[in-house]
Amino acid sequence: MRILLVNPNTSAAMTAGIAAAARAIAAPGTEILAVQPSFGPRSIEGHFEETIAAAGVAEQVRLAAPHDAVVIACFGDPGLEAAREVTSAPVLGIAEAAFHAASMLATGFSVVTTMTRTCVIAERLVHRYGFERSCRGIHGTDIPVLDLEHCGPETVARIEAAARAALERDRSGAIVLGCAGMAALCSTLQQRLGVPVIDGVAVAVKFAEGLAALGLGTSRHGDYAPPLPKVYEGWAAPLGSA
Ligand code: 2AL
Repeated sequence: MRILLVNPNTSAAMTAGIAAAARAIAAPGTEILAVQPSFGPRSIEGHFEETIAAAGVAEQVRLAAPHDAVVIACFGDPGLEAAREVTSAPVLGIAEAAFHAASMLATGFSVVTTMTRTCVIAERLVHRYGFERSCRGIHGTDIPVLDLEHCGPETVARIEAAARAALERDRSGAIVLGCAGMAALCSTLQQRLGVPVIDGVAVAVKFAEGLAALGLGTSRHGDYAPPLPKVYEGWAAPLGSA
């Protein structure tokens, strides 16, 4: 089985880190093909960057090599629905996957993320996916995404402290890590906190393997049907079909 793992930002170091986390959890027969857009921001920490990154995800899935499942590895799930129109494979966003997993492990969960300004993006996803009842709080740490590439003990301690405070304040039973760049910290934090800590990259890979193994893919019916044949102009020309 081949999983196309799309890092929506253009940090090659982060793509490599996410790929390593995915390979560590993937089944022996699963190949992880890690890609990133050919354009766009190095990290995604706001609406503008997310919009550009969504086009980058659409590009990568539209032009992808054959695959059995797709994982979009950024907590804003940029381009998730666009990707579902251009592949018949299952497509999982790490936020959507993490919310589902967390809601099966605790009655309430808290999200601990990077920059406070990204909290509203996660909040909107909670509403879009219908997790208002189980998501009890979303907390920024003001750690820039790219700082997670060289994550020292101080950064881990800040995330741990934010998670402890969130568990207390929100009366939550689980923590969702709100950035793909936190994947490598998941087991350390789970050990220290003593509650389920959910990394969306890992759960999305396992859900993707499960759905693909069941022969389940994205619906081709209705709004997830392939885009209509159309000429695209400018830099997007290779993404169209006449
Ligand atoms: C992210 C993420 O997962 N990748 C990225 O560039 N930004 N999410 C976040 N909340 O900061």
